[in-house]
Amino acid sequence: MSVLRKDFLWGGATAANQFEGAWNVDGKGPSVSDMCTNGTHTSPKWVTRTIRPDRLYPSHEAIDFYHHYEEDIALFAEMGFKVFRLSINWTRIFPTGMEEEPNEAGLAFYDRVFDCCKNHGIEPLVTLSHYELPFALVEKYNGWADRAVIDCFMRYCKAVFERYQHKVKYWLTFNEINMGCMPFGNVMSTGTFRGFEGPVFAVPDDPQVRYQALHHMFVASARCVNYAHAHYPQFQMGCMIAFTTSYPLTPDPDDVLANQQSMNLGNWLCGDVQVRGEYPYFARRFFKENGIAFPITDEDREELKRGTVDFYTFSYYASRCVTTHKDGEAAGGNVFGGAKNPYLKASDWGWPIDAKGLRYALNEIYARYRLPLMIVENGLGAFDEKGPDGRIHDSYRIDYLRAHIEQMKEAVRDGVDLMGYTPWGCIDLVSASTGEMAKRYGFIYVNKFDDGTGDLTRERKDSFYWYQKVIASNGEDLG
Ligand code: BGP
Repeated sequence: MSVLRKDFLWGGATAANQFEGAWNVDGKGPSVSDMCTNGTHTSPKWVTRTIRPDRLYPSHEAIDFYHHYEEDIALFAEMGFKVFRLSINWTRIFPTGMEEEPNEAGLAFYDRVFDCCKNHGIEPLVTLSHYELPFALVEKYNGWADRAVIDCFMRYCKAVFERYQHKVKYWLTFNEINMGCMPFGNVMSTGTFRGFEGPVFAVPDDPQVRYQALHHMFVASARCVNYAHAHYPQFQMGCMIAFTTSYPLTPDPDDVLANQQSMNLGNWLCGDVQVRGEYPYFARRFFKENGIAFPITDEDREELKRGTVDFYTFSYYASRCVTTHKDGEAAGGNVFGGAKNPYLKASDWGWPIDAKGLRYALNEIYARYRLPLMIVENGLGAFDEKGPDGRIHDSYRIDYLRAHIEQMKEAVRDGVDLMGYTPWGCIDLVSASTGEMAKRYGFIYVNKFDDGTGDLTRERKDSFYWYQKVIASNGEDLG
């Protein structure tokens, strides 16, 4: 008897902008990600208003899943995937987000992809919006800051629901919607950077505008969930939160309170709106004290109340420590920041590795929401070097994943209802935070490099064979 349920959804996760390439093919328009250059751990990627010939834009070719999907899905099937998380590139369907009619060539592409999944017995799990806002909506509306974008989003949702109603059952509305709670979210998530060009971390931040945009995303998500429930009862609609476990650095009550506030604003605010259908009680004071005020109509409240999700999904990579003391050294976990935890090691990119923090997260989330949970991103971004035999021996990645799966099983023993696990970047792809290829997560190596070179050939890493055994044994054989 395995610890995990018999129908546990093992698989892997991707996002269109980070792996499809073919950015301007078959009628596709530019998304926000297509306007982002590459960067590194130390020099941030830029967002530009026009495509500059002197810059490299990693999403433009990425790993060219657009032309390799059959080979890639066959490799996922070889590992035994039950589910494959991918996103639809909004701008393949509506190139500027404002057209009245969808682009048939874009729709046809995802037909081919979903049919291919089906032929391999793989269930798609589709994110509707994963850092792929049409760039034209940024220029016209300052992204989600304008309510008009809700209608654009609904037109897109209706078109893809109608088209794929018999092919896709599991949907997520917005990837990591709580990015809107952080300044970094201005570019990738809320699209509130009209007129700006420069390093993505240097976008002028106006929390008032950002939270207003986030509110529009909440309403859009709820409206989309309501619409799906009314028209397609077979659909399962989920939210997706970037969950960061955080700990008080010391037992100083000030640190404990600061940590509670960080969990509330970072993780629970968005989850509460999407699962419980209303802003949590602590939002009022936070908004008031930070001069954030935006209209919430009666209709909004009603939509949020009705449009709650069927399951809760999240990404989990790292934990952080919170302190009010000045001497807490920074942890280096890019967007998450925080103080250094002396008990943890960190990845090559400085992200603290904390498998037990995943068990903690699963218990905290389940205690609060009592919905089925799914871990839709987790993994180790690392440099992969080929060994003398020309293969990738990524024992460090296996160690990371094994430790997290062990803790995931502990959480299930604790009583958490867990539906599935889709590690991030199951095939090497472009990093969201830095735009690098060198930050690899995959079970499958892709011959593509930061300078844009590489013949795009795919190769199985050691972790490929390891994960195959894990899936075949439903998580019992982690050897
Ligand atoms: C999440 C995103 C993904 C992904 C992942 C890893 O925030 O949903 O799109 O990229 O993080 O992050 P990175 O690519 O920066 O290593």
